[in-house]
Amino acid sequence: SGDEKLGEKLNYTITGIEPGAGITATTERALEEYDNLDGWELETSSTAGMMGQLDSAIDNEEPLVITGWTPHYMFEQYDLKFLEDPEGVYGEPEFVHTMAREGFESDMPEAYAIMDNFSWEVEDMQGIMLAAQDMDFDEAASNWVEENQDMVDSWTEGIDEGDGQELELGSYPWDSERASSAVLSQVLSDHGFDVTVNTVDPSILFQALAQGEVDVTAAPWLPTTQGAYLEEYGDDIVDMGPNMEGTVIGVVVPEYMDIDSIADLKP
Ligand code: PBE
Repeated sequence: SGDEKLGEKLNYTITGIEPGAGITATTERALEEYDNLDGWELETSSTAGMMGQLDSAIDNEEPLVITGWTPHYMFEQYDLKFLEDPEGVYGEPEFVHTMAREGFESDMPEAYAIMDNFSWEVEDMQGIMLAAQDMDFDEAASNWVEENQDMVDSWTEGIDEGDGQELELGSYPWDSERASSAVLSQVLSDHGFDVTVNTVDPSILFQALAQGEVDVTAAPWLPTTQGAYLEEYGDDIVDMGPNMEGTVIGVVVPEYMDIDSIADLKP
């Protein structure tokens, strides 16, 4: 299926985001795995830059191929679809994991216990991401905490309050992790910890966890998106398991485009 001139119209370009994102590395791998993507390239920029291009493509009903993921408000704002991925490069729906530095559990058992209890749903994260279109993440998170006090209580119930111990929470520069970090930062602060959110690229975050410079994080998407870093640093990091399930990364296009699969992008 598809339009023979599509590649030409798109300048054989997939429009991507920041070079340090896992979805960027995964898309570079897709460019290698799919023979039909010979001659295509991934243009990296920023999430905001990509979203700007998506907005004008949709305004003009022009074709555009982007790297996309969910949860993200792009799927609320526009009619989009993930392209099928017959080679399975982008993997199955993923999990977001909580991870700590070695020694965090024995140094700060109460904070560790709260982080270990932390678990929520895609809808929770997405609600905060949407609300944060009109307010800052701290305000959106604090409203969410107020409305979901039972869930928050289930994370902190029976755990002793901290007495002002400092805690470095590692995060990513994407809205999904701005949402989770804003919630965790508030919950941990309310429970007596002095939280600093450290927002860095995935490669830096894994390195900082392995070196003990960051205490804990709820950011990594696994097994695909940040899988390479877990392989590299996993021996020096405590993987506390999933805090959320159902995230997806892939190649995304507007609904009106007449293609369904990455294999439909012709050289
Ligand atoms: N993301 C959002 C990140 C992780 C969270 C999908 C843009 C990535 O590393 O690709």
